[in-house]
Amino acid sequence: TDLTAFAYGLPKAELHLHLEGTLEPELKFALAARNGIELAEKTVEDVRATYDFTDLTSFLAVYYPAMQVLQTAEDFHDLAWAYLQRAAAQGVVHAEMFFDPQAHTSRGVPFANVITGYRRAAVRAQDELGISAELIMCFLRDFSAEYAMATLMEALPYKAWILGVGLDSDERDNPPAKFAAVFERAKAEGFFLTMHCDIDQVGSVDNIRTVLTGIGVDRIDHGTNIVEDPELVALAIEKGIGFTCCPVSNSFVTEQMKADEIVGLLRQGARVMLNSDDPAYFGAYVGDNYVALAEQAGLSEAELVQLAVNSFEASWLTPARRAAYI
Ligand code: ES4
Ligand code: ZN
Repeated sequence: TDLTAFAYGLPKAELHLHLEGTLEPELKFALAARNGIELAEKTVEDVRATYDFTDLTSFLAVYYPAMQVLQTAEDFHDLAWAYLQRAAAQGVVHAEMFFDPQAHTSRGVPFANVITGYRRAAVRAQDELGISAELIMCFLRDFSAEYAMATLMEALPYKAWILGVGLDSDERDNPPAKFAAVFERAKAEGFFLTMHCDIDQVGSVDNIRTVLTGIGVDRIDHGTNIVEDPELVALAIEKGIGFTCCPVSNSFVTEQMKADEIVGLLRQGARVMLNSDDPAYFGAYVGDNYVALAEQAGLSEAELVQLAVNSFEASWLTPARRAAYI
C-alpha cells in the first residue's frame, strides 16, 4: 500500500534492536545443522507455534534457549548480516544494534566469537549496503552486577567496536540502581549509556527517574511510562533524551502497542522514535512498526517523518555524520 511504501522508504535509524532477537527459524535450522545440534522442533511452523507470548517472561523463555545454535564467529556474522539486509530493505541507513554477550559466555561461548562475528557483519554492511552499523553491549539484568562488571572488563580490548552499553532482560527485582557502579565505569571509559525501562513494570517511573537524574543515561529504551510524571517528561525533553519505542513488541509483552503514550510524547516534542526490538519473534521489522503505529493512531506523513528525524537526532552518530541524514 501507499502507507507501507512511504514508511519503508523513509530513511531511518534503528536504535532498539536485539541481534539475538533477529534469529529467524530458517537460519536457526541452518545453524543447528552446521553445528550438529538436534532441535526439538522439526519445522519452521513448529518453531513459530512456540511464539505464544503473553508477557516478557514467556518471551524470554523462548528467546534464550534458541541461542544454543549460535556458537562460532561465523554464526554471529550470519545472524547480523541477515538482519542488516532486511533492515536495509525497510529504509534503515544506520543501526545501533544491541547484543547480549552474557547469553553466550554463560553457556561457554567465548566473548571473542560473539564480538568478532558481529563486527564483521557491521563492517560488511557499510561496504556492501552503504549503511552504518554499530554495536551496543547489553548486560543481562537478571545476572549479578559482578558478572556485568567482569563483562565490561572483557569488552575493553574491543572498545573501538562498541559504541555504548545497555541493560536488558527481566527488570523485575533488577532495577537500574543494581548496576549503577557498572554504568559509572562504562561512562568513564567513554561509552554512551542506555537502559531498558520497560512498560510492563509497576513502579517503572521510579526507575526512569533514577536513570535520568542519577545514573545519567543518554537514551531510555521503551520508557513510555514516563507519561505518569509530567515534570519528568519536561526534564527529558529539556535534556533531549531519546525514547526508543517498540510498538509491535509492546503489543506482545502487554495487551497493547501503547500508541497513546508514544504519540502523546511525540506531539509534546519528546524525542521518540520507532524500532523493532526482536523482529524475528514479533513478526515486524522497523518499517512494519511505522506502519502498525500509523494505522493504529492515524499518524500523518509529517509525523512519520518526525519519527524518522528523531531516530537520527537520538542516535549516537557524530554531529557531522548525523547532519548528512537530517
Ligand atoms: C527483550 Cl522485549 C525485551 N525485554 C527485555 N529484554 C530483552 N532482550 C531481548 N528482548
Ligand atoms: Zn529491547
